[in-house]
Amino acid sequence: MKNVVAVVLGGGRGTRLQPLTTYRSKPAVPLAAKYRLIDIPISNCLNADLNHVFVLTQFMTASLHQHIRGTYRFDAFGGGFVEILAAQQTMDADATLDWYQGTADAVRKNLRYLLQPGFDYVLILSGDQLYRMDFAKMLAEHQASGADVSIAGKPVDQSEASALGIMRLDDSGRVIGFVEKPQTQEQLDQVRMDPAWIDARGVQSHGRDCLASMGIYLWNRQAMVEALEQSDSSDFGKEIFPNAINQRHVQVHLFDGYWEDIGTIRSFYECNLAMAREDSPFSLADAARPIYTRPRFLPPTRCDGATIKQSLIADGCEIEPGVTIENSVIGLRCRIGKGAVIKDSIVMGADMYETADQIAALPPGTPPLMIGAGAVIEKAIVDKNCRIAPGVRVVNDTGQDDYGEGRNCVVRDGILVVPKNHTLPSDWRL
Ligand code: ADQ
Ligand code: ADP
Repeated sequence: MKNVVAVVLGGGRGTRLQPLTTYRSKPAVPLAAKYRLIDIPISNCLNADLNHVFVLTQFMTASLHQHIRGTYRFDAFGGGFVEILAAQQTMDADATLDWYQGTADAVRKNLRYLLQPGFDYVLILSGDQLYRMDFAKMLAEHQASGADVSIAGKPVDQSEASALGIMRLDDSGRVIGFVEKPQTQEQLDQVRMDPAWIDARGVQSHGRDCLASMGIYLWNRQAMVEALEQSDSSDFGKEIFPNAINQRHVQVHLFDGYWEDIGTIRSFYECNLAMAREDSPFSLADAARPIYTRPRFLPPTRCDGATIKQSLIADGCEIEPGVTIENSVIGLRCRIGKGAVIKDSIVMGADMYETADQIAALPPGTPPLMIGAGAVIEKAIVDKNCRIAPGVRVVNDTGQDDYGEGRNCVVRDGILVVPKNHTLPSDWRL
């Protein structure tokens, strides 16, 4: 993998993960209690001995910078690196004009880094997906096929097809049709496959007749440079691939494992909670292919008489007597007061511990940095460093799916989200 460079697309202007991305860039969003989104694609790279990685993101946040710098260090002999290429250093509204306009635009604007000597292949990855894939296998298949570019593809139902790029293949696995997010039956009919064809290639279709692009592309570098220079298209899925199939050899790399896009509040929420289940489709405990993250020197979590079911609990938490935690993900340094109830929720924890002196010096009415005693949190995401006063009900009782800002929280897809650094005082109501 020495001559492969990976590019992780770390998010567009998109608001799909707001408000988790208001104060941090998407790759830095915490995942599964102790990781960040960026750890997934980088771990897949490192597990395949691919250690040249660029992360393209719209703006640099302190948390992303610290995380990458503190986690992915390489010795001088291997030549490895994980480097962030940010379109902008700040979230300043005036600066957004210079943001990457789309996935192809983001790569085009950073071509000079990819043109360094020694790289023959460019592997383009999405920054918001949960999966384990062996990129060494993908490279071997790519080389054997003689393709200009290989796209990872997995079978999906027609019902999922409208959110994905759908490919039609010939018998050799060459892509001969590509429709980005087909919205009509007619468009879908142009690219549908025979499930028997998929089964015959060792991937169980279970009747699924669409082959979706997973947004994972392995390019011969020269072919990619030509494709980007010959057009001013901003997106791979919308423009570059539909055009490329007529001019270049585009091949599929079939994939059969667990893969989820976690780019929306709903999918992010569901994937996190799924990882807490015993029958989780994605194992965090695979010794052969670990998910790496920042090593921290935190004390073990201390629990005293809590009832905890089907949950992930990170290091450094303090869980007081009578607490109930069910089907939830509890992040680093989380303090949970007596009798609090947390169900079907993600509580991301805190970046620091508050000392007794700091708590004593808080302005009157400001609760400490914790989930207060007797608070109830249900079907919610509580971002980092939030102060939830004792007894507050963080529950979407309104039944509304989307609810505006202004109450120190928002509701997205029916899920109540308390943004980072927010306080819910004792008289808070949704
Ligand atoms: P989408 O995920 O909808 O579809 P896109 O919005 O282009 O496509 O995002 C791809 C990845 O790039 C995401 O990780 C996103 O965060 C990131 N990204 C988007 N715009 C960016 C920008 N301007 N700068 C940096 N990063 C950016 C794509 C393909 C489909 C395929 C699905 C699979 O287009 O064909 O089926 O991925 O999820
Ligand atoms: P995480 O990876 O979840 O953010 P870290 O161990 O990386 O956890 O720490 C988070 C960040 O918070 C660190 O960069 C640390 O410097 C910062 N931090 C630590 N203590 C404080 C504090 N008292 N106030 C603000 N930030 C702090």
